[in-house]
Amino acid sequence: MGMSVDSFYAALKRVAGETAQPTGIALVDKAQAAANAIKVSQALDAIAKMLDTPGGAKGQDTLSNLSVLLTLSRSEKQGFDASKLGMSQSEASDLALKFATYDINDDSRLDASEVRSMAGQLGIDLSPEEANAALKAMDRNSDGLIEFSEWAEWYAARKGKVPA
Ligand SMILES: [Ca+2]
Ligand SMILES: [Ca+2]
Repeated sequence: MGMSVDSFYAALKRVAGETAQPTGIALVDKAQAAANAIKVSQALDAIAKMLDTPGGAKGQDTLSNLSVLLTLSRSEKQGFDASKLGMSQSEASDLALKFATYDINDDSRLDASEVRSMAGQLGIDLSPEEANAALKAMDRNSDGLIEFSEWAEWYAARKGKVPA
């Protein structure tokens, strides 16, 4: 899909180059924006699908269990409540394990580079700008970082369990 979007864009660019009209350039800008939007939405779909799949990306070793406990207890102190999102405790733990897996620098937040690397591991290569756009979709308080509770809320909203 990424390939076909890119080649579609390349084809449009050639056409616009031949006409050299302002409308042609506007068409390319539009196509570029559409390509970005498609990739961002593909990445969000891939992330949601990964969250739908039970079992962590990492093994259930002691260290990752510890990350899960830390992530959950930090979030609960900030008011996170799995039951309010229609999630069981084990679903929340699975989500926390995945969060910890992609939180590369262990600061309990996902930044745009971590979102980019997560999407990449799920087979969607995003530009830094696209990763930022994907992050914005999940960053509910707009501080540029995804906290675990925001990730869980985004996921629950996608599943229709809480209002978006
Ligand atoms: Ca992080
Ligand atoms: Ca945030």
